[in-house]
Amino acid sequence: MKQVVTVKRRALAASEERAETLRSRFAASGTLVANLISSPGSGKTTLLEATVRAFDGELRMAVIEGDVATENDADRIRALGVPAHQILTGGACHLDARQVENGIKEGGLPEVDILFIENVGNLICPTTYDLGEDFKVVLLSVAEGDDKPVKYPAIFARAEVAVITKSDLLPHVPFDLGSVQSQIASLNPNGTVVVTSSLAGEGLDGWLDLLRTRFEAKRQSQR
Ligand SMILES: Nc1nc2c(ncn2[C@@H]2O[C@H](COP(=O)(O)OP(=O)(O)O)[C@@H](O)[C@H]2O)c(=O)[nH]1
Ligand SMILES: [Mg+2]
Repeated sequence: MKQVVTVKRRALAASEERAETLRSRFAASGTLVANLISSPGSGKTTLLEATVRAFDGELRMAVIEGDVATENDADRIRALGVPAHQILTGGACHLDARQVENGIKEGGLPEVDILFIENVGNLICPTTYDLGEDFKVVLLSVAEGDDKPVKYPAIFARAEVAVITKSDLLPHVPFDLGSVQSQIASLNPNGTVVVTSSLAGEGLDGWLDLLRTRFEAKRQSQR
């Protein structure tokens, strides 16, 4: 038992070291890195599609996609002319720093202004894994129910940004937006919440402005 714990600790320490190496590399290139986490189907890829369309010609972007199977999400991003690399975990429920490091190399991803990492879909495993990102983004669609922040407190406490997605469905589903906002505020008093619909194009400006501001801050800190 003691040996298992020691091996796990060592593996975690190695992973944290890799994440720090990645973070130094992203700091040197002035690349803003966002790690997107949510349940499957909350709208991560659709939000990324809307984001890369909006920033086309303004910012250089690349995407790392994490899934158990299929290249579908990377294909969706590449179809918009943005470099993307698909990591297939074959069953693992999160990405780790080594996979991101290798993925950048194997995918031949260029140096960019913003690197988006779409993590494997679930609200649990990706929470504790540092991928060298600047911040984690948790997404929650209004169709998932308004009790999720309190049911999955760790990710809502850690993610600096929460995106409530599919706001176009609000008239059709029971979802108390005020309650969700206050759950998130109590778990993460310094966090930011944006409400969006990628399909209807609502609330995207708040999300895009947040990314612009974070990117500018990163570039300033590089100087
Ligand atoms: N009504 C609505 N559906 C959306 C929205 N964004 C995504 N979807 C749909 O939700 C499903 C899952 O989206 P996807 O981006 O693949 O989710 P992911 O698994 O988190 O990457 C797809 O059928 C999307 O068309 C939205 O803003 N409103
Ligand atoms: Mg996806």
